[in-house]
Amino acid sequence: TAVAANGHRTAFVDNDRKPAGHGRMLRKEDPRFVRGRGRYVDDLQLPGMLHLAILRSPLAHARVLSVDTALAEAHPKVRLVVTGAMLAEKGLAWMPTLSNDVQAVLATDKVRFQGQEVAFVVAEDRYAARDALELIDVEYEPLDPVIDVRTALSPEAPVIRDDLEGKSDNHVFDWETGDAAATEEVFRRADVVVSQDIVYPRVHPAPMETCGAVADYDAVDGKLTLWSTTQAPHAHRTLYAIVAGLPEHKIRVVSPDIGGGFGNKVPIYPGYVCAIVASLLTGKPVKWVEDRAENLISTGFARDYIMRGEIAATREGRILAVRTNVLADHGAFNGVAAPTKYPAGFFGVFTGSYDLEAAYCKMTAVYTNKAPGGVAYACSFRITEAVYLVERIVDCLAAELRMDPIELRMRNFIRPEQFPYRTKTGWVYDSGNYAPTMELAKRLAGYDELRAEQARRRARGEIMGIGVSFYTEAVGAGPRKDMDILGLGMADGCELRVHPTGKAVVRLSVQSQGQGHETTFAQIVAEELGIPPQDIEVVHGDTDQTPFGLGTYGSRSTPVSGAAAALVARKVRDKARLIASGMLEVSVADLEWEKGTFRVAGDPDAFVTIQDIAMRAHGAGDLPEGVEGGLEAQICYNPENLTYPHGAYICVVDIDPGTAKVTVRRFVAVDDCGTRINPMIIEGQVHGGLTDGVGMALMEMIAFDEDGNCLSGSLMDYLIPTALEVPDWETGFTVTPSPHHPIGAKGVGESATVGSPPAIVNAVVDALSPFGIRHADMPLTPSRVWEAMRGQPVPP
Ligand code: MCN
Ligand code: CUN
Repeated sequence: TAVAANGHRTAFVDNDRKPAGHGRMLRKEDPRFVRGRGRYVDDLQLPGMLHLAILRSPLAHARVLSVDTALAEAHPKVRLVVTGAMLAEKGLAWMPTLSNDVQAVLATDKVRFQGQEVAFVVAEDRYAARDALELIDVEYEPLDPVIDVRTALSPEAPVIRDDLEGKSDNHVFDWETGDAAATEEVFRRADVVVSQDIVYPRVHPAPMETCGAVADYDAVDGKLTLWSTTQAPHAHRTLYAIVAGLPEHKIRVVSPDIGGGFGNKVPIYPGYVCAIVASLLTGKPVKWVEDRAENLISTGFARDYIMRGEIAATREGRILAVRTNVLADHGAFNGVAAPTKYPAGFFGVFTGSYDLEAAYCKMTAVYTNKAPGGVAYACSFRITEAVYLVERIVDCLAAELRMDPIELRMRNFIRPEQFPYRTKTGWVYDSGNYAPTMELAKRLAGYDELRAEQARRRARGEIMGIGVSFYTEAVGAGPRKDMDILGLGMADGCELRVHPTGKAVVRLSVQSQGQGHETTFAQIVAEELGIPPQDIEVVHGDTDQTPFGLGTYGSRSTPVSGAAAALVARKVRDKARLIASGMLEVSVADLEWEKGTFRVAGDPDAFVTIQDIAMRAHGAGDLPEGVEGGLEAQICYNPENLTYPHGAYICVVDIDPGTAKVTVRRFVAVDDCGTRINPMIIEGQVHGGLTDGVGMALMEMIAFDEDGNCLSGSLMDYLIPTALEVPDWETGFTVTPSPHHPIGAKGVGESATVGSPPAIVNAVVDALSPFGIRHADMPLTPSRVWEAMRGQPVPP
């Protein structure tokens, strides 16, 4: 392994030479992916399979007067056409969302966003199904759409959710956290108060694979199998059982290879339910796979928060309090996938990485005629919005105080001796050591030299900016007493079985969408048991094959299931120790464990390997009194707290004075996710998240016109970054283990998406500061930057 100048190990250890445990290791799943042998939902071909296509509303808000399906039904290849009215007869027109709202499976009374599901066709092939959609005649009576969240609560605004009894406005919920009075008091006595309106626009995860399902109902044994693009197979199964009234053990949800989830595959979509209904009605397997436009206009969006941020400080730069008022656009149905007690997700961590005297947030969520969603796109349950708010407003304060943004942050960090640290909004940060992380980023970036370079360039009329951000995330939901989704507690099971020859299989309740669980979970078990990761098969994504658990989102797999995997392996090791004591004829106390081997203390020749023990556990020889045969264990892990990763980012941008185009020239990211299982995978996660950040900061937005037409229904209009738009990432790391996680690991899968947008925006604003700019909203496209500069020549 080579160690680079930045302290980074750059080479990976060859799989064969790394017998067990944590460390760089090529991904076990990649041989099948690089050979094109991944198996995704759309790869499934079942005998007699039919194809489903969905008719979607062209209007954002309209009454559905009639749906005429006669011509579609007459199409020679069509087997079934279903409307909302038909579903209503079976009590299936509406389904619960993950936030205790309801959502239309197919519209009955009204359509409430452009792209909403109105009817579906099942045909012999997918082309016929699509063609037949054109034959359905829907008569709509257009209604005024509610598009601007700022006027959605005005008394004149049409009521979107008139399906809800007694609903007379577009209000979803009010939520507050922190102490309003204490915060007001601190603001009153502060030397400096800065406020800023900040918009985090609606964006979309846009995974490479769109959503889809194959439903197969076997009428003989009454069993429904649903292959679907889900990040949470067990939670989905329970919901289907409740909605469809099918017994849970007669439902099997399989989530095969997934081509990216990013939170887009957490909700239950009408398409999944339609596929199930279609299979029940036709008795055939039915496939539904959406296209890119359907994915972009109708599935779980992200963000859409309009925030007013306020920060109070002393003249010397001691931050005293943060306050915010948020207007949250939830679209037509509240489909946010957040724990029940947390309607705004974990936005409550908006106090960031700073030791404050007071904080307060008030939020109002409203319905609009837009697609539902809200918790998606590597958001860590809305921490993206929280970190963006606090890191932008801290920069506004730095500008006001004419203080260096790193210096201001360093003065206000929660100090290492304050952990575990309870924030003013009640979150208990488990561990952290922020200053060294910031220092490392500063050193890797060559920060002081960058500032000198900026001064030289400014003198030449060039526009260069340096942006800083620092984030703390809260990932790994539960514990179950505080967190649930639809009443299901957020804990995760794990089962481990060691076969006679010492090969093992570990079964997880979480599900990878590209994060490399088949590798890292094998590594976790390998580290504990000394069995090489190649000999450990990871089984996931199949409710018939895995223990119950809440699934992968909010970067909870490593904090929750990773802990479960380590603990289940320790349980197996405890049993192995008993068997070893019998084999070596010594007491348990005389045994020493050294990765994969029990040795008799003081006798180097007396040892047995875990493989020997596995054979004995299943073999004909005697086992110690009271020890059952076999070598396996299971566990359900209920985390004690969330884990709180942190990181420091520095971004350098250049802006073309002629075109206002922003180029990210350099980006330094130092992340701390506690104990690192596979540094190569972590870097991959960080690179991906940083790329997301460039997308959101500079390019991505789901936009609507005043009629509610979605203007971002294709990748021509919804721009996502490619290798051309991003720099060579410069990464580093610090390690502050989580004190309550059995191996000290924290999550990392969303860190960079959370932390990078403010660094980039801060860099652009820093670049534009000579123009008198203090803030500009994402995405910072050339036109927006040009507008901010007002086409003015570069000031001297
Ligand atoms: N890891 C590690 N050491 C740590 C922490 C994590 O080696 N200390 C490894 C893990 O074992 C895992 C990966 O890094 O292989 C990510 O782990 P974790 O942070 O636990 O996140 P999850 O596995 O729960 O993944 C979910 C997270 C989320 S919520 C989104 S959104 C997102 C993300 O992962 N979606 C992704 N990264 C993604 N990456 C890909 N390729 N595809 C997605 O859909
Ligand atoms: Cu918020 S996106 Mo991830 O938690 O699946």
